[in-house]
Amino acid sequence: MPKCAVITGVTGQDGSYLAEFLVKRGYRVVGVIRRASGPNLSRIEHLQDQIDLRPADLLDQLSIVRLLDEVKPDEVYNLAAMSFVPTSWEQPVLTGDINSQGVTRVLEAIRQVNPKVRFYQASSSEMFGKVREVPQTEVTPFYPRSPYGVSKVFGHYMTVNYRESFGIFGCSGILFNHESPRRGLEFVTRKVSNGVARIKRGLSNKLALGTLDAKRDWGFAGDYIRAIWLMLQQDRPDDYVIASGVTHSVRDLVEVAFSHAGLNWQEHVVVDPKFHRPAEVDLLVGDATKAHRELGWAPEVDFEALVKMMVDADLDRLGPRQPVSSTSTAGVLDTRG
Ligand code: NDP
Ligand code: GDR
Repeated sequence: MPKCAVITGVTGQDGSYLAEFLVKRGYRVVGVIRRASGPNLSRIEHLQDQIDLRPADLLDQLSIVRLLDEVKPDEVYNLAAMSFVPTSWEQPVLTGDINSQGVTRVLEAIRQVNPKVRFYQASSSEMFGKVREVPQTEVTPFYPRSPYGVSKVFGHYMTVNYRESFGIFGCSGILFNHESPRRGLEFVTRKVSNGVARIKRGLSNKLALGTLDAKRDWGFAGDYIRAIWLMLQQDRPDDYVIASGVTHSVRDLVEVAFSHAGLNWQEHVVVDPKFHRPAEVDLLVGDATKAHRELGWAPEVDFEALVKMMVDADLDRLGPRQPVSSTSTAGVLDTRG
């Protein structure tokens, strides 16, 4: 019998990579989709005949119980979340309902339907926020700086608590930022790669960003989902930091991305205070020693290769250069976020 995995958040960046990975390993993959008024499956279109898509919503307890009852999975990967940090200040209640109580709902469904199901929770380096030590490890205290970060701390500790209270095989992966050509357009890496491609193709001339000083530990999503899977294959459940161990500023990101396309970033990037956050996370850098040692995990794609991969993908997507007239006033690219 092939193993069966349920993935919440299958339409998102990580869900699509994880679904591909599990299909290749012979899993029966059930992806959870919530109702949308239009098509929302662009990241998993190529997998549609290889995975089973079922409706459920992290806001609806009964839908999760029904799903687990019908599907009888061996593993549940809870990747669904309201994942964009700035939106969490605009919609803090919804953020908490999905990212915090949503985790409780899935854990309760597992407890009720089959407590032997293995559970993965998508925790985040945003939990470290105003960092208490550098680099951050599994034992670094949390100090979240946004409703998103706070909501993820709740989900993290519920996972730990259901493991300790009910013996559920629950693992929490504390993943640092990971990106790919499938990243949402509002996140800074993709906003930059897409902005570079638009400028290179003559569709725009400026890119408006927030702070260039914030530093992140960026990796490739395709590498990080391997670590997620490895966590659920161990003899005992535990929590792991997954990170590259190298940090770069947004300015570094911009420099690599623009120069890869033969552009000078200083001619195109403008700082717009509207993208500044009410409270910023200034520096993240993770120490994944435990994952290296216990999971045998290591990333394969470094920062420069990642940024170049994303710029190339956006250049390919936009196709050949558009003709620009000498009087063109192609506007500032001002995507949400
Ligand atoms: P995305 O934003 O790309 O995907 C989020 C997914 O969650 C989408 O499939 C979305 O569905 C789904 N979703 C949102 N709300 C609900 C709901 N109420 N019920 C069911 N599904 C819902 O995120 P990523 O793939 O980047 O991240 C995956 C997870 O990992 C998230 O939990 C994120 O917080 C966490 N994380 C991500 C990191 C990163 O760098 N990418 C780092 C650390 C943690 P829909 O398509 O319908 O909107
Ligand atoms: P983050 O990712 O908040 O770290 O959360 P994001 O790419 O949004 O921001 C990274 C850093 O870049 C700065 N920045 C900008 N960010 C955006 N989005 N747009 C801009 O114009 C811009 N200019 C500068 C930000 O201020 C920040 O410092 C991501 C999400 O995937 C979370 O779900 C996940 O948990 C964490 O990574 C780890």
